[in-house]
Amino acid sequence: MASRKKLLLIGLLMVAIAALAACGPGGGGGGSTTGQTINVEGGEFFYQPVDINAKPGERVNVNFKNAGTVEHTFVIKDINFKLVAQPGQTVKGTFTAPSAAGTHEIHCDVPGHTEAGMIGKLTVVAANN
Ligand SMILES: [Cu+2]
Repeated sequence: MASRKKLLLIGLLMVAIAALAACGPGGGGGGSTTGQTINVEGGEFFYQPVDINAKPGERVNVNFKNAGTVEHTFVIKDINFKLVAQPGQTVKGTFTAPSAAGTHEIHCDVPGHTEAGMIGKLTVVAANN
């Protein structure tokens, strides 16, 4: 019985750690060298690149540059990640990719912009060697 309890506890701990890793957009300082860095531009009304790929659980540093003339955002709603950039501004942020393979919409949540075409896609793909 005791060992079963222990296993359950370890399981709960792992879930808690995974949850913590999933919801922290990080942002700010850090200085971590792990993961990848992606430079994305947003403007009227596009993202460049449109498609971003990441490995499950990978840390992704985003440098989001507003190349347009009005405010734009970079939102991955599924993981509560959002960057807001004023015209000419580059905003940095870090998110942890979901642990499961799949696709997640990226969009600009300034009213009308998604409809106008500011949509991208985050694809989480397991590395296949
Ligand atoms: Cu926009």
